[in-house]
Amino acid sequence: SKKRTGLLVMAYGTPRSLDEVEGYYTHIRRGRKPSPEQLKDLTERYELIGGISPLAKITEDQAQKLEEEMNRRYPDREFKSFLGLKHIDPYIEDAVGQMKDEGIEEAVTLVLAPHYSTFSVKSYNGRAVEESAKIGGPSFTTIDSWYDEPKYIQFWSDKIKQTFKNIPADEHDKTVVIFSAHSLPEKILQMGDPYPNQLQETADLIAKSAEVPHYTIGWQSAGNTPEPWIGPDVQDLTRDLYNEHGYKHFVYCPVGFVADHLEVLYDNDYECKVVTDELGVNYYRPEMPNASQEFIDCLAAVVEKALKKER
Ligand code: FEC
Repeated sequence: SKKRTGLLVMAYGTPRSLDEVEGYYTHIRRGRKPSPEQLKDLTERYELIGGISPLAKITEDQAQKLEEEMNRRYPDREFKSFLGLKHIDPYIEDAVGQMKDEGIEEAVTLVLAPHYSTFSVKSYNGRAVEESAKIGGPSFTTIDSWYDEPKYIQFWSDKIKQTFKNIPADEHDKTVVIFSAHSLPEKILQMGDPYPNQLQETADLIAKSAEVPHYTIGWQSAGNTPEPWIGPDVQDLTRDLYNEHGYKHFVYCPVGFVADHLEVLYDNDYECKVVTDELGVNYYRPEMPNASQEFIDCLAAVVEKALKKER
């Protein structure tokens, strides 16, 4: 019989209806309920992007298509994907339990976020490994990051080249690309977290491949807490770049994310656009990877590399 391999595909998760927003937000806040104002604010942001985030469906499609692609690539194996979410059911722990119930003994973990941080990938993988140890579940080959995967770089490079085709050639020198990821509390810097360097590296590789004349990195979607978060924030950065260089075209590439969701559809497409409109400059945001075949090929390449390290 074919060798069975589990794929534990992990992602942030999103409420599937407005009724689920409070429970989801409470989980993100580690069990502390949001105030009525905070809940109203978040609900309004979901309403502004069309009522609910497309993330749930996209994440499911990504996991399903990755499973299909892996089965195509390894005819002698049987891959099965299990979706484990960080902040809503099916939680990471639920997925690990399901893997055990289905007799999966070996599995690869893949987080649908390219950059490693103690706050993101470490916590996803940690929860998976811990649950498995607790219940005698599968043994995991964990993937820490894939921010420099050539197919990921290629994906964004292609998108940027397409975007530049919509900008007059004599204005390419008046164009800036902003590569961004979710901000995190500044204390991660003291902890020596590789997250900011990994974002810089992703940006450098994509900019080189797409021959981008001007680019920089920025941070977005910082939490609403008193502690300092890594900056510059993409909105402030937009104003500074305009004031210092007079750019006319701003291309936003939120490469720390891989799908259309609130942080892109609201924080980029609404909030950054408010700033570019105010400055009278042009806003561009290339399509996200979502469940495109190019991106599924990227994820499959990442998993293949992990399988080669298996034993
Ligand atoms: O529903 C959707 O479409 C959006 C899903 C969503 C993604 C996402 C990605 C990341 N986050 C990361 C870190 C933090 C930290 C806090 C935080 C707060 C929120 C809130 C919402 C939310 N995040 Fe998120 N994030 C998404 C959604 N995130 C909603 C709560 C309201 C708000 O602050 O706007 C602060 C928690 C705290 O209060 O202490 C920290 C990181 C990522 C990218 C990596 C990944 O995808 O895992 C890092 C998608």
